Amino acid sequence: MRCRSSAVAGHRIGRILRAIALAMLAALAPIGAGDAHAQREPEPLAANYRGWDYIVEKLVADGVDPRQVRRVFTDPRVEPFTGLQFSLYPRESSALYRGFTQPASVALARRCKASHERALREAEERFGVPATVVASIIHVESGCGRNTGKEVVLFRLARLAMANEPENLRDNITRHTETGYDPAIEERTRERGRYLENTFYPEVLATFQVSDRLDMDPLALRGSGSGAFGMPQFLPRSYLSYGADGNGDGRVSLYDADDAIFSCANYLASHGWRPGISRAEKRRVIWHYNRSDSYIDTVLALADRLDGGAAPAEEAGGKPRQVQRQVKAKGKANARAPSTTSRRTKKSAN
Ligand SMILES: [Ca+2]
Repeated sequence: MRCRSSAVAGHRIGRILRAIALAMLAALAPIGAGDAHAQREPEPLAANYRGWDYIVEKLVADGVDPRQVRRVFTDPRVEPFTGLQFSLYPRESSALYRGFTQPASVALARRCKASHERALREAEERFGVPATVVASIIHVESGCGRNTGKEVVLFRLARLAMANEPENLRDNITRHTETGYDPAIEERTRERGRYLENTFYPEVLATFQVSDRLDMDPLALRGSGSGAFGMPQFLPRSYLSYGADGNGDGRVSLYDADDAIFSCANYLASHGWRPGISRAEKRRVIWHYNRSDSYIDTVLALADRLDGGAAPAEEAGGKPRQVQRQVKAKGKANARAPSTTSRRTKKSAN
């Protein structure tokens, strides 16, 4: 009982803190004005955020500069929040990666490895991760940097982080119990909502940190539908934890091949890749990168192909359009993130 009342009290304190944070936001509303009119008639804050109030309050309570939060969530690049429908038992189609081990794709992966040979070799020396594995991942993730995604990362992550917003959660419970109420389904829906929020809200916070570190507009960061960006398709927390400067310019850009390769190798080494590890251990390491068996199979099979000599069909093949389609197909899967478990914690900082 005492636990419950302290939880309730904690919840109340949380609400009060959020209310104070919102009041601070309201006070900041007429920025740059000193404007008596604006002070008499403060802007209706709730209406301004176009459905994002829940995350706005959380971010301000967690110490993100209220002016920046306000600017971001009133920017037209962030569409109004109109709800997020999520699945209860998401699955990733194993067909998603099938094309990546076809000859045309192997030929492109080989080309990727050849174009970045020096950086891959240096990363291998420094982190102990084979060039073939890093090249395979970068090829599968972004077509060696050709397709890094055009979505506004902050918007996509914030959308996923809204899963557990009370009204959104209620809508999902209604939707999942449409054909008959079942308390187990309601509980599962709540669990998924919490999971999505706990996974993606920290990524939203990290996006602000990434933009501070790079001295850029947080909305300028572009990537996939699930908020992964750059050649190795990292989520923001992974960038903060595992980003490595491959070209020595003092900055980490995942759009720069040297930095992307070093960061990818650093990620794998930090999750336990060592020279000479067993196949099973390799699988466990790559699982952290993307929790999908078909993804792991694909990366390892591709790396094996890059290790050996070229099959004649590969070099003759090289049908870039076909491979573009494969890479695009993966992009679409990213966009479906809310229903896909394996992408949930993709490259998460754990
Ligand atoms: Ca750099």
